[in-house]
Amino acid sequence: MTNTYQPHSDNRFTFGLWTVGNTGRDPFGAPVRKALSPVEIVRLLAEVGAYGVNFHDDDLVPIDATPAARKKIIADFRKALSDTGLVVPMATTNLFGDPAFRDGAFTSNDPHVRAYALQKTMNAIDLGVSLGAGIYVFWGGREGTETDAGKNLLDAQKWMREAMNFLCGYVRDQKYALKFALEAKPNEPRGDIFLPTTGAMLAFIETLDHPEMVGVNPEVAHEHMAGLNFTHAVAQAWDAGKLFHIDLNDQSFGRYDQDLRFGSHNLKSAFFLVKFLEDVGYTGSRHFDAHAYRTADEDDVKAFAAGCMRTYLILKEKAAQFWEDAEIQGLLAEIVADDGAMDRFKGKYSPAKSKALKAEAFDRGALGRRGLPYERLDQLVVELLMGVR
Ligand code: GCO
Ligand code: MN
Ligand code: MN
Repeated sequence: MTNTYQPHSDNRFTFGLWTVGNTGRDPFGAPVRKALSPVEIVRLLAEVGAYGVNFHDDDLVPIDATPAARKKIIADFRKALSDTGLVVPMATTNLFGDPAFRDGAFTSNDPHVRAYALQKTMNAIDLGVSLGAGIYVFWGGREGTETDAGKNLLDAQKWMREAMNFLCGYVRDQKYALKFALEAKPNEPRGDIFLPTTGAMLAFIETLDHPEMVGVNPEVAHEHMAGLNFTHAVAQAWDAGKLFHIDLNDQSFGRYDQDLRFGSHNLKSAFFLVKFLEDVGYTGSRHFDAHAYRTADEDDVKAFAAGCMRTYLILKEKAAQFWEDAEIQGLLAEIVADDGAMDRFKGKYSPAKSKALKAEAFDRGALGRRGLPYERLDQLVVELLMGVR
Protein backbone atom coordinates (compact mmCIF):
# COMPACT_ATOMS: atom_id res chain seq x y z
CA MET A 1 0.00 0.00 0.00
CA THR A 2 1.30 3.43 -0.89
CA ASN A 3 0.45 6.58 0.96
CA THR A 4 2.14 9.01 -1.34
CA TYR A 5 -0.24 8.87 -4.33
CA GLN A 6 2.30 10.57 -6.57
CA PRO A 7 1.19 10.79 -10.21
CA HIS A 8 3.43 8.81 -12.57
CA SER A 9 3.69 8.99 -16.36
CA ASP A 10 2.20 5.45 -16.50
CA ASN A 11 -1.04 6.90 -15.14
CA ARG A 12 -1.42 8.97 -18.33
CA PHE A 13 -2.96 11.90 -16.44
CA THR A 14 -3.67 14.77 -18.81
CA PHE A 15 -5.44 18.13 -18.67
CA GLY A 16 -6.65 20.47 -21.38
CA LEU A 17 -5.26 24.00 -21.67
CA TRP A 18 -8.87 25.10 -21.08
CA THR A 19 -9.21 23.20 -17.78
CA VAL A 20 -6.62 24.60 -15.40
CA GLY A 21 -6.64 27.68 -17.66
CA ASN A 22 -10.32 28.30 -16.90
CA THR A 23 -10.72 31.89 -15.68
CA GLY A 24 -14.01 31.37 -13.87
CA ARG A 25 -16.13 33.26 -16.37
CA ASP A 26 -19.70 31.99 -16.34
CA PRO A 27 -23.05 33.13 -17.81
CA PHE A 28 -23.58 35.30 -14.73
CA GLY A 29 -20.18 36.77 -14.10
CA ALA A 30 -16.84 38.00 -15.36
CA PRO A 31 -13.51 36.17 -15.06
CA VAL A 32 -12.10 35.93 -11.54
CA ARG A 33 -8.62 34.62 -12.44
CA LYS A 34 -6.05 36.01 -14.83
CA ALA A 35 -5.74 34.23 -18.16
CA LEU A 36 -2.60 32.06 -18.15
CA SER A 37 -0.57 31.68 -21.32
CA PRO A 38 -0.15 28.15 -22.76
CA VAL A 39 3.46 28.20 -21.49
CA GLU A 40 2.33 29.11 -17.95
CA ILE A 41 -0.26 26.33 -18.07
CA VAL A 42 2.33 23.77 -19.17
CA ARG A 43 4.56 24.82 -16.26
CA LEU A 44 1.66 24.61 -13.81
CA LEU A 45 0.76 21.11 -15.05
CA ALA A 46 4.38 19.99 -14.80
CA GLU A 47 4.52 21.32 -11.24
CA VAL A 48 1.51 19.24 -10.16
CA GLY A 49 2.84 16.12 -11.91
CA ALA A 50 0.63 15.74 -14.99
CA TYR A 51 1.81 13.63 -17.92
CA GLY A 52 0.31 15.56 -20.79
CA VAL A 53 -1.57 18.58 -22.05
CA ASN A 54 -4.33 18.71 -24.66
CA PHE A 55 -5.72 21.71 -26.49
CA HIS A 56 -8.29 23.14 -28.87
CA ASP A 57 -6.72 24.93 -31.83
CA ASP A 58 -7.93 28.29 -30.45
CA ASP A 59 -6.65 27.61 -26.91
CA LEU A 60 -3.13 27.54 -28.26
CA VAL A 61 -3.31 29.96 -31.18
CA PRO A 62 -6.02 32.66 -30.99
CA ILE A 63 -8.39 32.40 -33.97
CA ASP A 64 -7.29 35.80 -35.33
CA ALA A 65 -3.53 35.49 -34.66
CA THR A 66 -1.19 36.78 -37.38
CA PRO A 67 1.10 34.18 -39.01
CA ALA A 68 4.08 35.67 -37.12
CA ALA A 69 2.27 35.52 -33.77
CA ARG A 70 1.19 31.95 -34.51
CA LYS A 71 4.76 30.91 -35.21
CA LYS A 72 6.03 32.40 -31.96
CA ILE A 73 3.23 30.90 -29.85
CA ILE A 74 3.88 27.43 -31.23
CA ALA A 75 7.66 27.74 -30.79
CA ASP A 76 7.22 28.89 -27.16
CA PHE A 77 4.78 26.06 -26.47
CA ARG A 78 7.16 23.49 -27.98
CA LYS A 79 9.97 24.80 -25.80
CA ALA A 80 7.80 24.59 -22.68
CA LEU A 81 6.99 20.97 -23.59
CA SER A 82 10.61 20.03 -24.03
CA ASP A 83 11.67 21.91 -20.86
CA THR A 84 9.07 20.11 -18.76
CA GLY A 85 8.79 16.74 -20.54
CA LEU A 86 5.03 17.09 -20.93
CA VAL A 87 3.54 15.53 -24.07
CA VAL A 88 0.46 16.30 -26.22
CA PRO A 89 -1.55 13.08 -26.54
CA MET A 90 -4.77 14.69 -27.83
CA ALA A 91 -5.91 17.73 -29.77
CA THR A 92 -9.32 19.01 -30.79
CA THR A 93 -11.08 21.83 -32.64
CA ASN A 94 -13.06 24.66 -31.15
CA LEU A 95 -16.21 24.46 -33.29
CA PHE A 96 -18.44 26.18 -30.78
CA GLY A 97 -16.98 29.50 -29.58
CA ASP A 98 -17.01 31.65 -32.68
CA PRO A 99 -20.33 33.28 -33.68
CA ALA A 100 -19.96 31.58 -37.09
CA PHE A 101 -20.90 28.33 -35.35
CA ARG A 102 -24.10 29.63 -33.74
CA ASP A 103 -26.15 27.03 -35.68
CA GLY A 104 -23.55 24.28 -35.53
CA ALA A 105 -20.42 23.46 -37.49
CA PHE A 106 -20.68 20.20 -39.45
CA THR A 107 -24.49 20.34 -39.14
CA SER A 108 -25.06 24.05 -39.66
CA ASN A 109 -27.81 24.77 -42.18
CA ASP A 110 -25.33 27.07 -43.93
CA PRO A 111 -23.09 25.19 -46.41
CA HIS A 112 -20.44 27.91 -46.06
CA VAL A 113 -20.21 27.26 -42.32
CA ARG A 114 -20.03 23.51 -42.92
CA ALA A 115 -17.17 23.97 -45.37
CA TYR A 116 -15.39 26.41 -43.04
CA ALA A 117 -15.72 23.90 -40.18
CA LEU A 118 -13.97 21.25 -42.30
CA GLN A 119 -11.21 23.69 -43.22
CA LYS A 120 -10.72 24.76 -39.59
CA THR A 121 -10.59 21.13 -38.48
CA MET A 122 -8.03 20.11 -41.13
CA ASN A 123 -5.78 22.98 -40.03
CA ALA A 124 -6.24 22.04 -36.38
CA ILE A 125 -5.45 18.39 -37.16
CA ASP A 126 -2.19 19.50 -38.82
CA LEU A 127 -1.34 21.53 -35.73
CA GLY A 128 -2.21 18.71 -33.31
CA VAL A 129 -0.25 16.10 -35.24
CA SER A 130 2.77 18.42 -35.53
CA LEU A 131 2.83 18.56 -31.72
CA GLY A 132 2.52 14.80 -31.29
CA ALA A 133 -1.22 14.14 -30.87
CA GLY A 134 -2.35 10.57 -31.59
CA ILE A 135 -6.00 11.12 -30.69
CA TYR A 136 -8.27 13.77 -32.13
CA VAL A 137 -11.45 14.56 -30.21
CA PHE A 138 -14.70 15.77 -31.71
CA TRP A 139 -17.12 17.44 -29.36
CA GLY A 140 -19.93 19.09 -31.28
CA GLY A 141 -21.22 21.52 -28.70
CA ARG A 142 -23.22 23.55 -31.22
CA GLU A 143 -24.39 20.58 -33.31
CA GLY A 144 -28.06 20.54 -32.40
CA THR A 145 -31.19 22.60 -32.11
CA GLU A 146 -33.40 24.66 -29.84
CA THR A 147 -36.37 24.11 -32.16
CA ASP A 148 -36.84 21.24 -34.58
CA ALA A 149 -38.84 23.55 -36.88
CA GLY A 150 -35.80 24.68 -38.82
CA LYS A 151 -33.47 21.75 -39.30
CA ASN A 152 -33.95 18.55 -41.27
CA LEU A 153 -32.78 15.92 -38.80
CA LEU A 154 -31.87 13.44 -41.52
CA ASP A 155 -29.79 16.06 -43.31
CA ALA A 156 -28.02 16.76 -40.02
CA GLN A 157 -27.15 13.05 -39.61
CA LYS A 158 -25.97 12.92 -43.20
CA TRP A 159 -23.84 16.08 -42.87
CA MET A 160 -22.24 14.77 -39.70
CA ARG A 161 -21.41 11.48 -41.43
CA GLU A 162 -20.05 13.24 -44.51
CA ALA A 163 -17.84 15.46 -42.33
CA MET A 164 -16.38 12.47 -40.44
CA ASN A 165 -15.81 10.57 -43.68
CA PHE A 166 -14.16 13.61 -45.27
CA LEU A 167 -11.83 14.09 -42.30
CA CYS A 168 -10.96 10.38 -42.10
CA GLY A 169 -10.09 10.66 -45.79
CA TYR A 170 -7.87 13.66 -45.03
CA VAL A 171 -6.02 11.86 -42.22
CA ARG A 172 -5.45 8.79 -44.39
CA ASP A 173 -4.27 10.94 -47.27
CA GLN A 174 -1.74 12.71 -45.01
CA LYS A 175 -0.65 9.33 -43.59
CA TYR A 176 -1.18 10.64 -40.08
CA ALA A 177 -1.22 8.05 -37.29
CA LEU A 178 -4.31 9.65 -35.81
CA LYS A 179 -7.53 8.24 -34.44
CA PHE A 180 -10.77 10.11 -33.81
CA ALA A 181 -12.70 10.01 -30.55
CA LEU A 182 -16.29 11.29 -30.61
CA GLU A 183 -17.59 12.90 -27.43
CA ALA A 184 -21.32 12.88 -26.74
CA LYS A 185 -23.20 15.39 -24.59
CA PRO A 186 -26.98 15.66 -24.26
CA ASN A 187 -27.29 19.46 -24.09
CA GLU A 188 -25.43 22.66 -23.21
CA PRO A 189 -24.73 24.85 -25.05
CA ARG A 190 -27.47 23.72 -27.51
CA GLY A 191 -30.92 22.90 -26.22
CA ASP A 192 -30.49 19.41 -27.65
CA ILE A 193 -27.18 18.22 -29.05
CA PHE A 194 -27.22 15.56 -31.79
CA LEU A 195 -25.97 12.05 -30.92
CA PRO A 196 -26.48 12.79 -27.22
CA THR A 197 -25.01 9.71 -25.54
CA THR A 198 -21.97 7.48 -25.88
CA GLY A 199 -24.32 4.70 -27.01
CA ALA A 200 -25.63 6.92 -29.82
CA MET A 201 -22.05 7.70 -30.89
CA LEU A 202 -21.14 4.00 -30.94
CA ALA A 203 -24.05 3.27 -33.28
CA PHE A 204 -23.18 6.26 -35.50
CA ILE A 205 -19.54 5.15 -35.84
CA GLU A 206 -20.63 1.89 -37.45
CA THR A 207 -22.22 3.89 -40.32
CA LEU A 208 -18.89 5.55 -41.27
CA ASP A 209 -16.58 4.64 -44.15
CA HIS A 210 -13.67 3.91 -41.78
CA PRO A 211 -15.18 2.85 -38.46
CA GLU A 212 -11.83 1.39 -37.38
CA MET A 213 -10.38 4.92 -37.18
CA VAL A 214 -13.13 6.22 -34.94
CA GLY A 215 -13.92 5.56 -31.27
CA VAL A 216 -15.43 7.50 -28.40
CA ASN A 217 -14.39 9.94 -25.69
CA PRO A 218 -17.03 9.48 -22.98
CA GLU A 219 -17.26 12.11 -20.23
CA VAL A 220 -18.54 11.50 -16.70
CA ALA A 221 -20.55 14.73 -16.55
CA HIS A 222 -22.22 14.21 -19.90
CA GLU A 223 -23.76 10.82 -19.11
CA HIS A 224 -24.69 12.03 -15.63
CA MET A 225 -26.46 15.08 -17.10
CA ALA A 226 -28.59 12.56 -19.02
CA GLY A 227 -29.23 10.63 -15.79
CA LEU A 228 -27.24 7.62 -16.99
CA ASN A 229 -24.70 5.31 -15.37
CA PHE A 230 -21.34 6.44 -16.78
CA THR A 231 -19.45 3.23 -16.03
CA HIS A 232 -22.05 1.26 -18.01
CA ALA A 233 -21.44 3.53 -21.03
CA VAL A 234 -17.68 3.09 -20.64
CA ALA A 235 -18.09 -0.68 -20.43
CA GLN A 236 -20.08 -0.73 -23.67
CA ALA A 237 -17.40 1.38 -25.37
CA TRP A 238 -14.65 -0.89 -24.05
CA ASP A 239 -16.53 -4.01 -25.17
CA ALA A 240 -16.79 -2.50 -28.66
CA GLY A 241 -13.04 -1.78 -28.72
CA LYS A 242 -13.88 1.93 -28.93
CA LEU A 243 -12.61 3.46 -25.68
CA PHE A 244 -9.98 5.67 -27.34
CA HIS A 245 -9.99 8.43 -24.70
CA ILE A 246 -11.89 9.42 -21.55
CA ASP A 247 -12.92 12.74 -19.97
CA LEU A 248 -12.94 12.51 -16.19
CA ASN A 249 -14.72 15.05 -13.99
CA ASP A 250 -17.77 15.02 -11.76
CA GLN A 251 -21.32 16.26 -11.94
CA SER A 252 -24.38 16.42 -9.76
CA PHE A 253 -27.31 14.68 -11.51
CA GLY A 254 -29.94 17.05 -12.88
CA ARG A 255 -27.79 20.17 -12.69
CA TYR A 256 -26.20 22.45 -15.29
CA ASP A 257 -22.83 21.32 -16.70
CA GLN A 258 -20.53 21.59 -13.67
CA ASP A 259 -17.14 20.10 -14.65
CA LEU A 260 -16.31 19.38 -11.02
CA ARG A 261 -13.03 17.97 -9.70
CA PHE A 262 -12.87 14.21 -10.35
CA GLY A 263 -14.52 12.23 -7.56
CA SER A 264 -15.70 15.32 -5.70
CA HIS A 265 -19.38 14.61 -6.01
CA ASN A 266 -20.24 10.96 -6.73
CA LEU A 267 -17.35 9.24 -5.02
CA LYS A 268 -18.90 5.80 -5.26
CA SER A 269 -19.52 6.09 -9.03
CA ALA A 270 -15.95 7.35 -9.40
CA PHE A 271 -14.74 4.25 -7.54
CA PHE A 272 -16.60 1.84 -9.83
CA LEU A 273 -15.28 3.76 -12.84
CA VAL A 274 -11.64 3.66 -11.71
CA LYS A 275 -12.04 0.01 -10.76
CA PHE A 276 -13.39 -0.76 -14.24
CA LEU A 277 -10.57 1.10 -16.04
CA GLU A 278 -7.92 -0.57 -13.89
CA ASP A 279 -9.54 -4.04 -14.07
CA VAL A 280 -9.63 -4.04 -17.88
CA GLY A 281 -6.17 -2.48 -18.21
CA TYR A 282 -7.14 0.71 -20.05
CA THR A 283 -3.90 2.33 -21.23
CA GLY A 284 -5.19 5.53 -22.86
CA SER A 285 -5.12 9.05 -21.47
CA ARG A 286 -6.96 9.75 -18.26
CA HIS A 287 -7.93 13.25 -19.20
CA PHE A 288 -9.41 15.54 -16.57
CA ASP A 289 -11.92 17.75 -18.36
CA ALA A 290 -12.84 19.76 -15.32
CA HIS A 291 -12.16 23.14 -13.80
CA ALA A 292 -11.69 24.64 -10.36
CA TYR A 293 -14.53 26.30 -8.47
CA ARG A 294 -15.04 29.96 -9.37
CA THR A 295 -13.91 30.78 -5.84
CA ALA A 296 -10.42 29.37 -6.49
CA ASP A 297 -7.25 31.43 -6.76
CA GLU A 298 -4.18 30.12 -8.59
CA ASP A 299 -3.01 28.02 -5.63
CA ASP A 300 -6.45 26.53 -5.31
CA VAL A 301 -6.39 25.72 -9.05
CA LYS A 302 -3.23 23.69 -8.40
CA ALA A 303 -4.97 21.98 -5.50
CA PHE A 304 -7.87 21.20 -7.85
CA ALA A 305 -5.58 19.60 -10.46
CA ALA A 306 -3.57 17.68 -7.88
CA GLY A 307 -6.84 16.57 -6.27
CA CYS A 308 -8.17 15.04 -9.52
CA MET A 309 -5.07 12.85 -9.81
CA ARG A 310 -4.77 12.05 -6.12
CA THR A 311 -8.40 10.92 -5.90
CA TYR A 312 -7.90 8.71 -8.94
CA LEU A 313 -4.84 7.09 -7.37
CA ILE A 314 -6.55 6.57 -4.01
CA LEU A 315 -9.51 4.96 -5.76
CA LYS A 316 -7.10 2.79 -7.72
CA GLU A 317 -5.67 1.58 -4.43
CA LYS A 318 -9.19 0.94 -3.13
CA ALA A 319 -9.92 -1.09 -6.28
CA ALA A 320 -6.89 -3.28 -5.56
CA GLN A 321 -8.11 -3.64 -1.95
CA PHE A 322 -11.51 -4.78 -3.26
CA TRP A 323 -9.81 -7.76 -4.94
CA GLU A 324 -7.76 -8.55 -1.82
CA ASP A 325 -10.60 -8.35 0.70
CA ALA A 326 -11.50 -11.92 1.67
CA GLU A 327 -14.99 -11.09 2.88
CA ILE A 328 -15.84 -9.18 -0.30
CA GLN A 329 -14.41 -11.94 -2.43
CA GLY A 330 -16.35 -14.57 -0.46
CA LEU A 331 -19.62 -12.77 -1.13
CA LEU A 332 -18.74 -12.28 -4.78
CA ALA A 333 -17.95 -15.97 -5.17
CA GLU A 334 -21.34 -16.78 -3.69
CA ILE A 335 -23.08 -14.33 -6.04
CA VAL A 336 -21.50 -15.62 -9.25
CA ALA A 337 -21.45 -19.30 -8.21
CA ASP A 338 -21.91 -21.71 -11.11
CA ASP A 339 -22.46 -25.45 -10.54
CA GLY A 340 -21.69 -26.21 -14.20
CA ALA A 341 -25.09 -27.85 -14.77
CA MET A 342 -26.00 -25.29 -17.43
CA ASP A 343 -22.74 -25.59 -19.37
CA ARG A 344 -24.45 -27.73 -22.00
CA PHE A 345 -26.70 -24.78 -22.95
CA LYS A 346 -23.98 -22.13 -23.07
CA GLY A 347 -22.35 -20.53 -26.07
CA LYS A 348 -23.27 -20.74 -29.72
CA TYR A 349 -26.62 -21.83 -31.00
CA SER A 350 -27.07 -25.35 -32.34
CA PRO A 351 -30.29 -27.19 -33.18
CA ALA A 352 -29.38 -29.93 -30.67
CA LYS A 353 -28.78 -27.37 -27.91
CA SER A 354 -32.08 -25.63 -28.56
CA LYS A 355 -33.90 -28.99 -28.50
CA ALA A 356 -32.29 -29.97 -25.19
CA LEU A 357 -32.98 -26.55 -23.68
CA LYS A 358 -36.64 -26.69 -24.67
CA ALA A 359 -36.89 -30.10 -22.97
CA GLU A 360 -35.21 -28.99 -19.74
CA ALA A 361 -37.44 -28.72 -16.64
CA PHE A 362 -36.72 -25.58 -14.56
CA ASP A 363 -37.85 -25.08 -10.95
CA ARG A 364 -38.98 -21.49 -11.39
CA GLY A 365 -40.10 -21.23 -7.77
CA ALA A 366 -36.65 -22.23 -6.50
CA LEU A 367 -34.98 -19.76 -8.89
CA GLY A 368 -37.16 -16.98 -7.55
CA ARG A 369 -36.58 -17.87 -3.90
CA ARG A 370 -32.82 -17.44 -4.16
CA GLY A 371 -31.70 -14.20 -2.50
CA LEU A 372 -28.46 -12.39 -3.28
CA PRO A 373 -26.33 -10.65 -0.63
CA TYR A 374 -25.90 -7.41 -2.57
CA GLU A 375 -26.76 -5.38 0.54
CA ARG A 376 -23.94 -6.97 2.50
CA LEU A 377 -21.55 -6.63 -0.44
CA ASP A 378 -22.41 -3.00 -1.08
CA GLN A 379 -22.05 -2.11 2.62
CA LEU A 380 -18.56 -3.61 2.54
CA VAL A 381 -17.72 -1.47 -0.51
CA VAL A 382 -19.06 1.62 1.26
CA GLU A 383 -16.97 0.79 4.35
CA LEU A 384 -13.93 0.20 2.15
CA LEU A 385 -14.43 3.66 0.66
CA MET A 386 -14.91 5.18 4.11
CA GLY A 387 -11.55 3.77 5.11
CA VAL A 388 -12.64 1.43 7.92
CA ARG A 389 -11.63 -1.82 6.21
C1 GCO B 1 -17.79 20.48 -22.66
C2 GCO B 1 -16.90 19.45 -23.31
C3 GCO B 1 -15.62 20.01 -23.84
C4 GCO B 1 -14.87 19.04 -24.73
C5 GCO B 1 -13.71 19.71 -25.39
C6 GCO B 1 -12.79 18.77 -26.08
O1 GCO B 1 -18.71 20.07 -21.94
O2 GCO B 1 -17.59 21.68 -22.88
O3 GCO B 1 -16.68 18.44 -22.38
O4 GCO B 1 -14.82 20.39 -22.74
O5 GCO B 1 -14.44 17.92 -24.02
O6 GCO B 1 -14.21 20.65 -26.29
O7 GCO B 1 -13.32 18.39 -27.27
MN1 MN C 1 -18.04 18.54 -20.67
MN1 MN D 1 -15.22 16.89 -22.45
